[in-house]
Amino acid sequence: MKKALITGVTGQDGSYLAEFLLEKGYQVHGIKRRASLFNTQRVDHIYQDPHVQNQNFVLHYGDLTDSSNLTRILQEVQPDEVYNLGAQSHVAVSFESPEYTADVDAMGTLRMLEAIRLLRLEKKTRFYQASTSELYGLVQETPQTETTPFYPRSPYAVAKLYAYWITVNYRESYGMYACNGILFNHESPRRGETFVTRKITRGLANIAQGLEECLYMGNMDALRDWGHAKDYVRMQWLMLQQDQPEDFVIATGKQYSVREFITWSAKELGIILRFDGEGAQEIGIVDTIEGTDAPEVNVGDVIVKVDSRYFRPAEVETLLGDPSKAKAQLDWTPEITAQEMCAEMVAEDLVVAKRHALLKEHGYEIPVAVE
Ligand code: NDP
Ligand code: GDR
Repeated sequence: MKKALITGVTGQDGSYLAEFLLEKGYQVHGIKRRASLFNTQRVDHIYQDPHVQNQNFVLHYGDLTDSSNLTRILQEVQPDEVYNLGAQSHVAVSFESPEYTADVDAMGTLRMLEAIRLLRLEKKTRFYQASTSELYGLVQETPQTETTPFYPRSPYAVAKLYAYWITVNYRESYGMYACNGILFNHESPRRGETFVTRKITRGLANIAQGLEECLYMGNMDALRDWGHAKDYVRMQWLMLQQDQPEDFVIATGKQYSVREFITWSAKELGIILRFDGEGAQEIGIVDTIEGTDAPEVNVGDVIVKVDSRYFRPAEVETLLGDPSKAKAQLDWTPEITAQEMCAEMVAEDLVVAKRHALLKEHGYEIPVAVE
């Protein structure tokens, strides 16, 4: 039985990857940070009682800022494959906590690689690094490929630049099977609530059900190449199954604006939106209502506004990936379109919003967290 170790197992990708590897017959080990709450919502459905013998999904307490625990876990598990997905992954937050972001995202990657080397696992253990399209930042060429020059635009991206190169360096210096997946944005119903797609689908579902009044947005002109996390974790595994370690761009090759994503999400709820005004004055107004999913919304309501707090000190305006290498060498193509993914996210957020609305109607209001 193959063993995989996943850092960031409680995150969006970690949870899908754990499911995927379990289905392939792996024993999956995950590193989980200590928190004051369980914080295992995304993996609760595959969680196994630690008192049961022969578990194939095992959680270990650990942190990417702590070499000694990483070394201990690696020694104990002796994994065939390591997926380094753990990170402070929010670009805007990295401007607020730049040093912590560097410690986890840059130094954390070095700590993992160095622990593998010191334990003499470099010939046994294959290493996947969660690299990112944010490396391209101020883009030097469109679409972006494996050879497009990097120009990071945030403390997050600069930390991930270090992680990218230290992964290449350990591959070249020590003959490790180590590779970078340069993944463009990927989303799902498990996406963190403060990333833009989930903020939109959840916010609009709440507005439709009368739990929130308005969605406050930053730069709605930003263009992204959005795929589905399920398609992307399949690719992470494929990258570790090749004869030679190489780096790959993973993207859909299609690009949409944040405003378009808002329009699609609203339409899924039967709300046809009209945008008016410019810059900080731009608003989204309800133009037409179809169906019964938005009982608390009226024609003429302003349900989208711009709030400058969501603008970043330096923005990545446009990203568009060219996944040709992944298609040619790994026979990988994304199966879920951005529109299909948006519909799935809205549908799941609407179920939750309806449940909350029902509780509220019966006097059991649960506060809805909003960023
Ligand atoms: P999430 O933010 O959903 O998950 C991040 C995971 O990292 C969580 O499990 C989190 O734990 C964990 N983590 C954070 N800090 C530490 C730490 N100090 N020690 C150990 N674990 C830590 O991210 P995604 O699943 O979306 O992304 C996975 C990886 O891929 C990240 O490295 C991200 O930067 C990268 N990436 C993501 C893309 C995307 O579009 N989703 C695109 C390109 C790259 P906790 O649950 O406790 O917070
Ligand atoms: P990103 O994702 O920064 O690309 O990083 P995010 O969803 O946060 O932002 C995408 C774009 O939307 C704009 N935007 C807003 N973003 C947020 N979060 N909230 C808002 O209100 C808002 N309004 C507009 C942003 O300015 C940006 O241009 C994600 C993360 O998963 C990284 O870890 C990963 O490396 C990259 O994708 C690829």
